[in-house]
Amino acid sequence: MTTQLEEDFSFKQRKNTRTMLIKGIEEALNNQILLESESSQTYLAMACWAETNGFDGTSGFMYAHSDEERGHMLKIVKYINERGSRAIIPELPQPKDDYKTLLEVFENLLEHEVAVTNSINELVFKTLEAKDYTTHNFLQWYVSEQTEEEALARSILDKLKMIGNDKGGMYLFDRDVESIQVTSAASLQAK
Ligand code: OFO
Repeated sequence: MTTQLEEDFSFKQRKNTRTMLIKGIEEALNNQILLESESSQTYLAMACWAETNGFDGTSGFMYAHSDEERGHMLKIVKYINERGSRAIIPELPQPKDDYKTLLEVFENLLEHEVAVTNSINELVFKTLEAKDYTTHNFLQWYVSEQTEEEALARSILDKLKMIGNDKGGMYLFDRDVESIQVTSAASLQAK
């Protein structure tokens, strides 16, 4: 049976072996949790707009994209907790939920992704300044992911611009956009 003193000592030992994140990095990662959560909510609101405006394919795409962003958020939550700090789950503002056209929806999506990319790049820069190479390494996944997401959003926008007001083209676009591969949150966790 262990004495109180032994328990206190082993608690202190465990505490000392926890590698805490540097304060500024922890804050920046928590800020990224907020941004990824906002992305998830924004795409969920876009899914609702599309579903109630007759764009079923687009709504399927947006529901999947919303799940994907939740996966991005969870990955950072787990990373912070595993590094001996505790992730902060933020309060979220209500996302924009009204759009005039499908083009506006995807323009907003691209704008949002560019903002996320800038934030990730800023975060990567901070880890180098702080010589936190573990977090720097962790963030490389996000750097590649953002490149893919921006490219996808740009190619979808190009297609929509080409279609213009052609109703037949719009019908085919909506039918096909759902099949565009968006990694789901579940398969993301398996990575
Ligand atoms: Fe597409 O924003 Fe996440 O990383």
